[in-house]
Amino acid sequence: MTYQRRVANSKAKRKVAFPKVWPTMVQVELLDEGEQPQRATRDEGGAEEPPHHGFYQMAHERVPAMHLNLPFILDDLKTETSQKQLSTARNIMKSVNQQFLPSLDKATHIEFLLSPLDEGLSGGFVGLDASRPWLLYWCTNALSLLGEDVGIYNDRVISSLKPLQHPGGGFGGGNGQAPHVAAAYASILTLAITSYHASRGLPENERLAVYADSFAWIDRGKLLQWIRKIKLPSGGFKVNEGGEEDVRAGYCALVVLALLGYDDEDLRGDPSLGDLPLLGGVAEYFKSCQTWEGGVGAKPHAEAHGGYAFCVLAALCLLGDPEEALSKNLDLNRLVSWLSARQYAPEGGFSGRTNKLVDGCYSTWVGGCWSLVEAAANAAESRKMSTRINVGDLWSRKALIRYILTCCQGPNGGLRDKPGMRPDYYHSNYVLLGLSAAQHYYYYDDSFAQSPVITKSPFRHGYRWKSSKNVPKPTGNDGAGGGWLEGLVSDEGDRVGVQHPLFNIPLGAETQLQSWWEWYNDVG
Ligand code: FPP
Ligand code: K
Ligand code: ZN
Repeated sequence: MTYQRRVANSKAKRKVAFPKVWPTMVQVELLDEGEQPQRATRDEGGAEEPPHHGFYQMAHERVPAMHLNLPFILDDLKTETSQKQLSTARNIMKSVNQQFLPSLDKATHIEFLLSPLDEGLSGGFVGLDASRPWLLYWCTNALSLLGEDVGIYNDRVISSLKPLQHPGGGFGGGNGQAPHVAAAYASILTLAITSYHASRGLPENERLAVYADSFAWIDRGKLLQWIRKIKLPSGGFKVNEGGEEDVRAGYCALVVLALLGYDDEDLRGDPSLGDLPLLGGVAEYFKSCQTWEGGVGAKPHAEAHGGYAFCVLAALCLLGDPEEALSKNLDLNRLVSWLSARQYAPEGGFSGRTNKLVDGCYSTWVGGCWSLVEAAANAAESRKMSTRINVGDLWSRKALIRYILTCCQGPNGGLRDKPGMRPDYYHSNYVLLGLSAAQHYYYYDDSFAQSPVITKSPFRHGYRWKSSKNVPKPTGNDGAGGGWLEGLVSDEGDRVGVQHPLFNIPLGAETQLQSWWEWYNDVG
């Protein structure tokens, strides 16, 4: 039987409509050697001219051809998304200048982020009434990343968050609203950030006084009881009573528990009251969210997505050291394969899921996964080779930095998803956090003794992260040094602050907070 006949027969039998023309590999036009890609103009619907304020750094390294041309192979299946993908890639390609990399326009981004704090929000923000703690977190954290001292907002943050505490325990997103775990998460992060800034450089008694104002009013007993109510027998968590279950809820709950200084005993609970161990089944639940693609979904059997991948990886790294936590619970090879597929060329940025577009916020949700995965890989290789091994990057820091500086800076301040999109506070925070992940080396260090309060915490592994301005190149199998990655930050003015890779708050704020609980527990 000929091929055509076989196809025709099976088509008739199965009533499957085969396409008349089989999808082909499409070869696209490439720029000639040395030819400059054209800069998009406003009416092409995207990149502005110039990308922002026209401050350019010195010449940067030659942009690899992969980032100046469309991919060699394109899928010619036309869908709304595939067409958007192509126009996004074209548009971003045109924004890239081969000679110059825009600098980070800190001053206008700071202005953008200070405005809601200093001048308030317009009526248009009423729809975000249930996201008050989020707005505070995004703006204070992004400002902190840009080097601003947000300690001056500590008192106002406290008075804005106090009315969100629910009489029955937990935090609502707006005054008088029912408790929600993401509201508690964003509230605690904000307090951790502003109290850290407010207490910097103060003598110990004044530092403790700042933390007392920020944290002593939180009813930790009731909050713990409330978190018990959203815990599911499966090991998962719901975002609130009667609300949806997803790994974001589990991650937020664990971060709140970790930062508020509960110990093993608190989480075990009182069996005579019917308490079940709060962390029972939690790692197994996260494990069950890895999908056939290798990524991680919102809950078991859901589509793999970067937002949820970060939640699961960070939460697992709160429960154990990265090597054990990640390799015991996840198929790391498939995870790495899926994570690598999130970074696109020519764009340089990350997408959140297969066949979707790059977006600046995935600089954190996907970019933030890499430090955790690399820490796991480094530990595994070091054990195997009996010497300290650095496996190096499994992603392109430079391509992400180029995407962020070229495409994610709004012309009037603030950071955004992609060219043509408006900047907002959420993207400002997560684009800058992702920039921090690309500019710094974040690593796990188990070589130092921890304070008594941290030692008693079920989340002690989360307090072992450090950062370095120098990003090491991979070592050889004998551990011989490979030097440093050059040219990540060509102008120190572009450098953003260091952040804790699990909590997403300034690195150091987490241990300061624990030293307050140490003191508080001793006194109380
Ligand atoms: C898809 O939106 C996005 C989601 C389904 C949610 C993603 C989850 C996060 C960002 C994590 C949140 C984490 C915490 C801690 C609250 P889309 O379809 O508009 O975007 P896409 O096309 O890029 O997938
Ligand atoms: K998106
Ligand atoms: Zn986004």
